Amino acid sequence: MSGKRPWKFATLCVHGKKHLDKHAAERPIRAVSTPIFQSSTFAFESAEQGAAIFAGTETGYFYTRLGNPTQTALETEMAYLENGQAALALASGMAAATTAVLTCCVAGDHVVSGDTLYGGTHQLFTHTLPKLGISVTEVDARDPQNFARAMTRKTRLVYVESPANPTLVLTDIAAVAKIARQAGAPLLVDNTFCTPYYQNPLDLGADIALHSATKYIGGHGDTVAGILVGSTEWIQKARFETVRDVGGIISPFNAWLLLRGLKTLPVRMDRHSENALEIANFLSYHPKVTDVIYPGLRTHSQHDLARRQQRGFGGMISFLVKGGREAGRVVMNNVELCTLAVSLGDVDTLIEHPATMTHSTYSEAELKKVGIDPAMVRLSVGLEDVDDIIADLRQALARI
Ligand code: LCS
Repeated sequence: MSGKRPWKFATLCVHGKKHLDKHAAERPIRAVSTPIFQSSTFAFESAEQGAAIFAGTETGYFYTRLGNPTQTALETEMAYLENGQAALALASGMAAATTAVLTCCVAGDHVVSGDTLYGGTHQLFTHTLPKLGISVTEVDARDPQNFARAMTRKTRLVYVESPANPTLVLTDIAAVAKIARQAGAPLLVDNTFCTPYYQNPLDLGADIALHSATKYIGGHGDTVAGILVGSTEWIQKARFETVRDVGGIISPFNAWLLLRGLKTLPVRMDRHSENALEIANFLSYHPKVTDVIYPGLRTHSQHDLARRQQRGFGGMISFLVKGGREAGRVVMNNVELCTLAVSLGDVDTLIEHPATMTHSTYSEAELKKVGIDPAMVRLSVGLEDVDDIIADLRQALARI
């Protein structure tokens, strides 16, 4: 289309002025913020080029489910920050978990995982994967030897969260990586709580890092997204074998929101952590609080491991109140500044009840086994002034 012919109105609506000024998009624009390539498809220069891209003999964007420049910008950044070769951005943390498992396992295969996981991941492992013929053994992640004992000849993936949601149990990543490598299974670490600012699982020997980017990477409570980081070979397999068929990719707009979030990640994480340590100390001395779980406290049973493998302790605290579940309910119903909501890693402080909310997919017996007490309250410490958060918790605890 050269503009020589007088296009009709409907045609002009579809094609706009771009065909009269074909090369406008090729001029350097020098945008400081990565543009959002809100395009589902990309034009081929010729039928031959299209066929070559589909055959894999030529690279290039052609369809956003399999690649988009805004996604690529995010993936490049995340791979770089996690010291990985490549990354894959997905629609949610659960899409990342599903993609990872389906890339590693087929029917008949086996996964060994830590027994404390986000409730959705636990549900994937105990409900959906068995339907596909993939079995999962969940073990106490505090002792690396538990992983060695659970491995079988069919184990194709070892999967942990460190720190785990919501008990903040840590896995000795280097020790478990060694055990997984000896058995020939890749180790995946869900690094959502630490982010690459505080922990790099691949540097500790893991093969894959996973993020629910919904949390600290996005940071503002406005996006649901997930990310996998690993070797170029594994990410290629995940993208062109699993995601090609299963879908689940991130939208260009959400990729852009995460790119924006990354710019302030260290500043936010430092403040989340400073606030959390102060609040954990406040709670530790409060007469209505019976236990505070925060890896930054010397009383945390894995404090030394946290110091060894993390560069910071993060913004998540779990605590138990005197009077059990009923007292916890009183605290959650009486906060004024903190928001009663699931999710985490937002600028707002969020408070929730794992046993009936994020971890309601665990049976009573499972909750007990992994130490999710019915009296446990989980706090995702936000970026408000710490004095205001403490004042809010103090007045809510006084209602017990
Ligand atoms: N991994 C961890 C450690 C998580 O905490 C979550 C979600 C996921 C994976 C799944 O990611 P999503 O699909 O939600 O992006 N955790 C949540 C939580 O604690 N409250 O609400 C969601």
